[in-house]
Amino acid sequence: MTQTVIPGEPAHFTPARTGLSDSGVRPGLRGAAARVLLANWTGASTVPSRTLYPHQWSWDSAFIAIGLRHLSALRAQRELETLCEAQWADGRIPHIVYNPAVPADAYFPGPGFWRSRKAGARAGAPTGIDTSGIVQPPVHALAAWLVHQSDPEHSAQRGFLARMYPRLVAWHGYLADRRDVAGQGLASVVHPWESGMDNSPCWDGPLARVEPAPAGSFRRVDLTQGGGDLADRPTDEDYGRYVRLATHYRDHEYDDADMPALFAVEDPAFNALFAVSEHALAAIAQALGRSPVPHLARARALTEALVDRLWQPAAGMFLGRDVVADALVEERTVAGLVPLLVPDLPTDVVDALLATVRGRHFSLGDQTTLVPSYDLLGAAYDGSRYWRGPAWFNINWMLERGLRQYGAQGSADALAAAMLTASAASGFAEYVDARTGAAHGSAGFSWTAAVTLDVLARPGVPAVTAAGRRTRTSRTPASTHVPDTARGPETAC
Ligand code: 2M8
Repeated sequence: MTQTVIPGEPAHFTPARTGLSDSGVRPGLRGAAARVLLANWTGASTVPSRTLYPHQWSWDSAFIAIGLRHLSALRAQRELETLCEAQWADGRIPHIVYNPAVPADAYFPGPGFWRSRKAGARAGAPTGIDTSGIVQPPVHALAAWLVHQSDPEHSAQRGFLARMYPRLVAWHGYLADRRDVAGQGLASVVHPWESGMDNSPCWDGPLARVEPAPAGSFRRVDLTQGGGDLADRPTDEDYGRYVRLATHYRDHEYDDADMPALFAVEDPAFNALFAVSEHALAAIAQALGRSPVPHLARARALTEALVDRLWQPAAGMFLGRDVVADALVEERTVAGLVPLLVPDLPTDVVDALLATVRGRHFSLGDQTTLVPSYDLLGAAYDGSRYWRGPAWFNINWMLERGLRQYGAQGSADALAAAMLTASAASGFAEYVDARTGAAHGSAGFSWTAAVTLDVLARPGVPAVTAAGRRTRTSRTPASTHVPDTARGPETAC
């Protein structure tokens, strides 16, 4: 089943192009990371992990493409194209695209649970591919732009951006039109899995209202296939709630307009990525000779709504908003720091975020070398449990860029170095203890290898100035400005 060569690839897959030879700084690390991505490639896309996650996951693929571009521009493009082939007619990009060659019981919930072809018919699910019915954070436009930039000539020859652009516009349109549950300018996640941070303590409150599906009504596979410590995975009770919410959505035919919300949360990381990707879409539009103005206008509106609705000065960070209860969720999770990736934040917000990353709750550079997923002082903190404390590499990749964007070069450099050390020492683990670097979850995890390749490809990346920092009273007007987040560092690649 596994196939590692695709037509036309060899010209874009040479050590000279990719720098696969050992780095003097981190001997062997590039090659080892590349081997993980080669091993997890299935012929048209990459699995997050051969053991625990044997299909294609949406935001994993975006991060994977960002790493793959350093190995093969074509393969990176294919990764995103394959994902977009599973896009629904209503614009949603599903969080899982199932590989029909993988046995149905290899992952739960499988295609038989979501029944996308039938239950998703009214929402426009594809008829020839099985997918889930929920989504994941919108990193895709950012990934497409970065992939394009790694080899613009090859991208233009293949018409990559021209083919991706309408897909990405439809995806963002879905989020803006169908997922603004509160009607206040931010997208809501309607299932914890949509945030990508499944078991975050942020969901405990909103999930408490959800009656778990009976334990005997489903069979978990993550407890037998993973290779990690079972105690690190979500509890059966939480899994029952995940199943209940997904069943509820499916039974309403994935119709966002016609579904009483049992769970709806405005997540700061999800919306920050939406804003950043909208900036990337502006850059893509411009590269295609189109107007970036509508994208910049949406990016600005999202940034303003993010600050107006989710910024919590007393916490020094963004918090999620439980839309059903109309209240902020009083938990400090790393999702509230991810907006550092957004350009043009007010100066007071940036200053507070930088202080919080290094302060006692996340302690970067003091107690931790990677930013933990949750407040070190929080009641629910657990250094090894899924999204309840340990550090994830994709999240730290975003924070490293955010720190750099706002002039915190020292912290960004130290974080980049720590990511390389931890990914190498952990065998490209799914996640690690933020204090000790101890490996958790699956080994040979794709996005860990991918962001490692990306960090390796830009050592000593030039500082991105803090020019984007603004006061609340002077936000940027719509213009053709392309944010440094999407543009600056990539010239080094
Ligand atoms: C984890 O999520 C899946 C459900 O989507 C799971 O727990 O089974 C999360 O870490 C998520 O962010 C990630 O995309 C997925 C695959 O790596 O695994």
